[in-house]
Order: sequence, then structure tokens, then C-alpha cells
Amino acid sequence: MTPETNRHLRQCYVGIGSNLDNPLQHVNIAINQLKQLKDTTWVGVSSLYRSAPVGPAGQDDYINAVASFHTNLEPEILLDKLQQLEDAHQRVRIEHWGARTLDLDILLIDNICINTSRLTVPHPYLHLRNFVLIPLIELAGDILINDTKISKLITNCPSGSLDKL
Ligand code: A4P
Ligand code: MG
Repeated sequence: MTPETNRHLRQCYVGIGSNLDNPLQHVNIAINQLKQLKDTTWVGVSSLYRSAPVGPAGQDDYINAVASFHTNLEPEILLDKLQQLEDAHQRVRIEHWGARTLDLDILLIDNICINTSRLTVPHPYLHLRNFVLIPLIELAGDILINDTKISKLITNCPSGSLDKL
């Protein structure tokens, strides 16, 4: 990125999830694709975790991780780019919270709040998901989200099975 475009850089955290068709491979490929996103500067990725599915019964376990980068992309443009990546992984949207090859959720963009028809940031279920909070604290440290430290959110969050790979 040139100095000209550095002015409005914001730090983003993106949740990565997959539980279909070799999830580990989808997650690793997605990490490499995120590293190469235009108009972004890569920061890093958490460990990978295996997690029990939240949502309809009969799904396989998920592989989850959290990635971070800086970007000056407008939030909905970033959402477009992440949805294009999901589509490139043959993501099929059949069932809410159903099995998927790749899910990329925008968790945080600096400490801004967004509520549009397409985008809610911070992600609305973040505080209920240990498979998001635990990789997030690993990467971001114990930052505040809506005035509450991540460690406190973890204490109050349902404890689904979660194993670091
Ligand atoms: N949308 C609104 N806000 C956001 C945001 N912050 N990031 C909108 C991304 N998208 C956002 O998403 C539906 C719509 O949400 C998008 O079109 C976008 O405009 P989707 O990915 O097409 O559908 P979805 O994933 O079924 O719905 P949703 O609400 O995004 O589900 P989640 O919250 O992503 O949950 N269990 C485990 N263990 N691990 C998982 O990763 N993931 C889910 C999906 C369920 N259970 C899981 C996991
Ligand atoms: Mg999603």
C-alpha cells in the first residue's frame, strides 16, 4: 500500500470457519487468500481450533481460526470481497447456520459499530462463541469489545468443545 492510501487504515478481525469437504484444507487456503487480499496489509492468524458445531444437528465439527489485517477498504466492500472468497470455495447457502465449506465473518473493525441491512459489526454472536473469542484473544490480546474485556466475555460464554490443533 502506498503512503497515500495509508490514511484510513483500520484493523480488522475476521472469523474463519469450515466444516465441509476437508475443512482444514479450506481454512488453510482461505488464510493464504486473505494474506493476498488487495488493499490490505496482513497482520497474522491465530492457531487453528476444532470446535463442536453450533446450529442444526448432524453437522461435522468445524475448523475455526481468526485472522487480522489492516485495510482502508470500506466495510461493505470488504464484505463483498470476503463473500467472493466464500463463493470461490463453492459455498452453498441452504440452511442458516448449516454446514459450509467456508464462512468468513467480520468480527471487528477497529472499535467502530456498524448496523446496516448487510453488515453488523461487532459480529452479533461474537460474545456467545468460544470458537471466536479464544482465537481472538490469542491474536488481539485482552482488548475491550463494547466496553467488556474479551476475557470477561469468555468467562460468560457457553463452553462448547474446543481443541487447539
Ligand atoms: N452479515 C451481517 N453482519 C456480518 C458480519 N459481521 N460478517 C450478513 C459477515 N456477514 C455479515 O451470512 C448471512 C449474511 O450475514 C450475509 O449475507 C451478510 O450480509 P452467511 O454467511 O451467508 O450465512 P450464515 O453464516 O448462515 O449466517 P450467519 O448469521 O453469518 O451465521 P454465522 O454467525 O456466520 O454462524 N459452529 C462452529 N463450531 N463454528 C462455526 O464457525 N459458524 C456458524 C455460522 C454456525 N455454527 C458454527 C460456526
Ligand atoms: Mg457468516
